[in-house]
Amino acid sequence: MEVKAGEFLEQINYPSDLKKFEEKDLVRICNELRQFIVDTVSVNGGHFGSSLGVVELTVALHYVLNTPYDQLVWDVGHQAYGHKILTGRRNSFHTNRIHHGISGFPKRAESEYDTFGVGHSSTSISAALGMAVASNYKGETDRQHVAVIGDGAMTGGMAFEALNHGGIENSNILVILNDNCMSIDPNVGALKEYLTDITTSKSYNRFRDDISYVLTKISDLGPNAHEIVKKIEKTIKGGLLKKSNFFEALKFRYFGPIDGHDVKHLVKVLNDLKDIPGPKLLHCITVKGKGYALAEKDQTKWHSPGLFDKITGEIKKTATDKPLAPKYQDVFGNTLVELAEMNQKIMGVTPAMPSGSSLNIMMKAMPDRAFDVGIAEQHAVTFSAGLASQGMVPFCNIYSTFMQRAYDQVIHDVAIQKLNVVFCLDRAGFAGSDGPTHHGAYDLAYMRCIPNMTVSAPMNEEELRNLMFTAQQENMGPFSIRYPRGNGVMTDWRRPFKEIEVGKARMICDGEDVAILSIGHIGNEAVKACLELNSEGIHPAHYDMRFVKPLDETLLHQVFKKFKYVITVEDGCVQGGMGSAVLEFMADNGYSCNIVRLGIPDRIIEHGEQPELWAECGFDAVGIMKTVQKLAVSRATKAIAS
Ligand SMILES: Cc1ncc(C[n+]2csc(CCOP(=O)(O)OP(=O)(O)O)c2C)c(N)n1
Repeated sequence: MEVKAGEFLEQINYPSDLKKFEEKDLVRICNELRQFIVDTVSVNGGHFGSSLGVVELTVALHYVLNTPYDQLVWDVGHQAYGHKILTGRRNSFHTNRIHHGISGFPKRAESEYDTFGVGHSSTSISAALGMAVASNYKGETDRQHVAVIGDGAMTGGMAFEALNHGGIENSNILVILNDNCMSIDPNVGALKEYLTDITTSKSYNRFRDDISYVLTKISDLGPNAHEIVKKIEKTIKGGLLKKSNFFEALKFRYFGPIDGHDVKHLVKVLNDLKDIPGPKLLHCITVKGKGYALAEKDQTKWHSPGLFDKITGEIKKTATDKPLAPKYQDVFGNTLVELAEMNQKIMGVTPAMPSGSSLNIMMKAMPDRAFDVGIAEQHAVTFSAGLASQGMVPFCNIYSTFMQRAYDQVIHDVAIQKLNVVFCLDRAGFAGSDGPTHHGAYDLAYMRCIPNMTVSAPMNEEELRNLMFTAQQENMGPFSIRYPRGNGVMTDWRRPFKEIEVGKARMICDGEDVAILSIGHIGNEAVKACLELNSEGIHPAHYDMRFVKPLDETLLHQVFKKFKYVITVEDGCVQGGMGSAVLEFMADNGYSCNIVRLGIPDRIIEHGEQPELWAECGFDAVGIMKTVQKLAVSRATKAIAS
């Protein structure tokens, strides 16, 4: 649904329009931009609190910088709605995150102002540094390169790696640390405490304004101005912060902390910093959800609240007449606590997704056994490996897409040592409106080629519980369990635990025409397809494979002996996934059969609702039905011909 912009905002299509306004108008423009975000997100959905928190920063940056010549990189990109609106996408903003609409994240193909595609965190400093070094090389020394990174994203290893490198490159890079003390959940770790120390240090902040004053007078200090200012700053900051400033130690000149909601002051500071060459870091203090009281108060809930009534703040729930099946993540969260009560060795690990994964249930119930380690997937995996090396059974819950970050750790630290780490890969398959950066497309393929790894996926909540129960037993080795975003299919899911034999599939229905082999939740689409087909007199058999590794070879021998047509269905990449595993089995065992592999094709699939994307790729119930119908018809045709 399209919404109307305020009088000033309506005149701004690009930053060049913004620059026509006087500085005194910027506060009003910020208010209108904030209102436009509230109006649109309340009716269309999307990320919320983070964009509200950087409204002033966004306006100031586009007011001061010469974008897109000056290059602005947003970390994660979930906070870039204001940026999108000011850079040519105000009129299409109502299509944000909708199938075939604009992306919810900066995306190079969408706009020249989106200098770098993002979605995963902690990449902005590396990317901006690469741009800055390229500019240097090309002689474009007047070009500014700015990375805006949150205090949450700053906990990611890549950010530290980039700071370490950036400090010794003599490049024009400004890192803006958007410090709101929040990740999606409250931020964690020692860095967070360090930043709070700086922000609350009274003595340091008294001198902060004096440093700013010196900076503005920089040109009055003659040819050695920069050196003199550097020395003054170093002495003051080093002395007052007792330990030396962390960023300064990495050779970034540190400025701030400043109020990230004072747009006029931001404009002044950014203008000053433009004249200072080399690596710099500006520490801005902001409030996540700024300007929308409920979002300021409950920042986790309003990170991405769904549709809501902007006046009352009531978050809209989908109306259903039937009781809703639970989310898979909640089945995981509750089941883990049940298992941990039975097995004292179980521990829980999440890299910054306590609410998203529902590990927060265990963190609350057993705080000494469940850990949020920050946005640090690699560390989460090796930390889990360390726990497992001491006899613990860690459940390391990482979204399928973010696990891509920790692939080496899965192999090097877990699989080679055959450690009992249970990987629970949430948001596996299409993630929906977050789009390609977030789709969990690859885990079946990337896990199945790792020796010692068990690769499984439940078709419903009860299977998830039983796989978790199975995985936590002695000497199971590395065990991965993937499940999708959203709700399962069973309301009565809290059933007694049953061990599942590793590598054992189950038959959903017997049949004669075609065999459908599915893995995971998408098998429920196959169930719907079979019901429809039965009413047409077509009776495919359907098997829930449960495991991609080890495969149920006994079952596959039966299938290849009985059926000439096999369809594999997975909400994962067809290249290297379950279908590929079945093809390999067929070739290795000398069978010949017509196989159709349904899954995510070898191209980037954009954003949309999960069912829209399943349909686009032909593996929703309708797609499966059509595939069976085609095979059944060709079978009938062949029969007539012979
Ligand atoms: C590698 C990776 N892990 C996890 C996430 C999920 N995630 C998205 S935003 C976010 C919190 C970011 O916090 P911060 O950088 O402080 O930004 P804020 O929302 O507070 O503005 C997390 C954990 C991600 N995008 N990328």
